Amino acid sequence: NVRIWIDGHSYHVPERTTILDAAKMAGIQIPTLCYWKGLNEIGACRVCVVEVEGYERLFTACNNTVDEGMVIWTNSKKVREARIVNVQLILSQHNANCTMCTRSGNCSLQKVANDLGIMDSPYKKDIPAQKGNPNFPLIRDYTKCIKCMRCIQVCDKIQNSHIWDVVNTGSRTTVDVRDVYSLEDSKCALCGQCITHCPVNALHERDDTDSVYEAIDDPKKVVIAQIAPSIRTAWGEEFGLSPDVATVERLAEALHMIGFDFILDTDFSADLTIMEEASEFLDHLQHPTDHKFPMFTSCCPGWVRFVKAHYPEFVDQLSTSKSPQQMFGAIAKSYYAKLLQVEPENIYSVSIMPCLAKKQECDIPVMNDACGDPDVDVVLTTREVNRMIRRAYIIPSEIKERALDMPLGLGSGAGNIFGATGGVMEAALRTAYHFATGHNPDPDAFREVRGMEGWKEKVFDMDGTSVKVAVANGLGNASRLLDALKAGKVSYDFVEVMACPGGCVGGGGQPIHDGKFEAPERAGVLYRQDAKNVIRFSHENPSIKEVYQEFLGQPNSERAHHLLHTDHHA
Ligand code: HC1
Ligand code: SF4
Repeated sequence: NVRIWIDGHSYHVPERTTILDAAKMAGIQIPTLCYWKGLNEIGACRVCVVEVEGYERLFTACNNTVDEGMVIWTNSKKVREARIVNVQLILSQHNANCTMCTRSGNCSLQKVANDLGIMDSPYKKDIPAQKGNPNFPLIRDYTKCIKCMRCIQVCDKIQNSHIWDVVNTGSRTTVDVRDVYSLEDSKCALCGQCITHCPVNALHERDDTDSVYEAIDDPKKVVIAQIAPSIRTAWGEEFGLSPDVATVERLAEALHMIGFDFILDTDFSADLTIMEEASEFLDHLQHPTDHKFPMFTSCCPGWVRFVKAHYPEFVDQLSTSKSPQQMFGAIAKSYYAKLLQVEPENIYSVSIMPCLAKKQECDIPVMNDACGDPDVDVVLTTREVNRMIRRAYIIPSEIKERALDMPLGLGSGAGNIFGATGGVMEAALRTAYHFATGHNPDPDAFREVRGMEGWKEKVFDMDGTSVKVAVANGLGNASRLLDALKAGKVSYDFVEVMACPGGCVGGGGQPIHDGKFEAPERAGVLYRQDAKNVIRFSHENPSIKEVYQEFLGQPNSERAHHLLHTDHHA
């Protein structure tokens, strides 16, 4: 331990503690802006400066450590004035049109400028010109970047994708795509982690809410929504609601108030994915010479984009089963259109997802198997849906719950845990076991694949056959796993990968809490919901049984193949 003084009081703190952490231990708040613990500790914004006695210069608290006898002042005149100047300089290059900015109220620059009482600035505005494609799902606003470097760090260190880089020099220094001219030409997986790590609105999703309002206002259109598993654990955060209050049924009521006609559940089609994917996996196990191992899950379009861009030699090993989102779309404009007695062309299929890559997935030209139109018309992120709720002046805590519409509004607990890393694997193993043995395992028999660890591997016994599986979350872990496979250091039968840390619960379209990793808590909610669900197995979902009986026949039937599978090369 070392003895230090902060703001006139003495403390003992462990050696090599940063000044920021030492102050935190003492209950003293030092403002930060670019800082993200463990990821970005570079002192770039200079908002966390403090005075250290004996030194003329100020110290950045986030990346300087304490020394024995250090005397620190966190709120002196010199400190306050320096922070104000530093923030004013950042503001001089920032388009601070807060009233017309989606991050208003959830913006770390806005907060620190307000906290510091900055009402004007002597510095001339010098805002970079806008560039880029407003139609790409991920949009970078060059007029808002504060050069905190977090997007570069998360993309490099966590996602191993290296899309962003520092460009130019001096006051023109900024962040831009690396090596290529535009984001569309890059190898971006569209995981959206750069957005959830951005302290301002320099990175955001393409807003597709106008297309949805247009469909709602069109009397010919029947507007349906599917709600992804991970939405029900996160949408309420922006309204300050706990997951017990912010249920999927309450969201359904809000969507109905906004004008959606039918509210349905991606948990249903997650079960459908399991029926197809578990059958596919067992088929691979039974005909090992016809297939390369491992088989990879393909429900995460960020992961699929990543494989295609960085490891094309593995594309053939992706499951041909479409993602739940796309299976849902194909069923909605075929089977469900018939049930509703509506022309498929008149169904407007909206999917509510925690994800940017899903916006691109629904636009893949071959995802039109039901009627020739896109199976899913538009994807809204959790944040966009929350904006629609606000725009309608709905108070979510005051509205009643509404049961989801049947039959596509029913999902099993297995479908529900898709939203957390390991969930797809667990759900698939529950059903694969049943298919292989004719009886159900304990629903929690495969629980060892749960948890936030980046790369997990387990061996399970399935009626005498041992099955070796792996689960990775975050693209950095995925590439380590693929490199090890390539080098022959590991071998697996079945591998689940989700692009985002923690899986979809940590998706790039989820509510943003600056500096926090929300995935573990959100995943816990999904697992508790699974435990409470009376249906724990995808193959026991009555709606799934019905859709096979009445429409699809068997998993992997000709119709199932046409509607529910895809060619990843197309
Ligand atoms: Fe996901 Fe999936 S789990 S990919 O995260 O397989 O986005 O939640 O909807 O499609 O079900 C996302 C979540 C989601 C799909 C499912
Ligand atoms: Fe999208 Fe989920 Fe994949 Fe992230 S993990 S890219 S949110 S599908």
